[in-house]
Amino acid sequence: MTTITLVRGDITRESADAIVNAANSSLLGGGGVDGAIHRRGGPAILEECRELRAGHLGKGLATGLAVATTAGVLEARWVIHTVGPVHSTTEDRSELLASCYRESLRVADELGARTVAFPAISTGVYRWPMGDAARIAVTAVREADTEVEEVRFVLFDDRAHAAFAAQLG
Ligand code: AR6
Repeated sequence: MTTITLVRGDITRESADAIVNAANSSLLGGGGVDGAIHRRGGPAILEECRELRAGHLGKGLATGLAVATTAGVLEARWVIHTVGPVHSTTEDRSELLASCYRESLRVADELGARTVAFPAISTGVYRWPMGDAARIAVTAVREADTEVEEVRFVLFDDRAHAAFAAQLG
């Protein structure tokens, strides 16, 4: 049974077995959550991302998939990097966004992570409307078959927190 919790704050300040990064397919960093995780987590994370790119992820990580690295000096054992879809008004990419949550939880299970902190994937640079993203995120986690005991959504502002709270009812 997975418990879903919500907190308002900066995900890089959280303590959890795994912290999920809203990455891009290069895995080599960016803005938003990605920038914050690499800044606070230190260079070991990027180093491992580069190794992944030099190895089996030569073409990068596809949208909707997830991969783990060290969490560097963050208060976590792992960072799970996942690539959200860019929001589109002409194409329904909801399945890819749901897949980010499912795949991250699958990787968490492989690692044996029991507490996992997620940001609101795709709702920043990738422009996904917050209410819809919250619905997809909460539904995907509720429907996931996982050993993870706590999924913690870490929301950056009141608007995001309210959107996720509305989904949890
Ligand atoms: N803690 C928690 N939430 C945060 C934080 C933080 N420290 N910083 C931002 N948010 P984004 P995306 C919120 O842009 O839309 C990067 O450049 C933010 O307010 O981080 O999936 C990557 O490299 C928003 O609600 O991720 C990719 O190129 C949410 O986290 C691209 O952005 C996600 O915003 C990914 O875009």
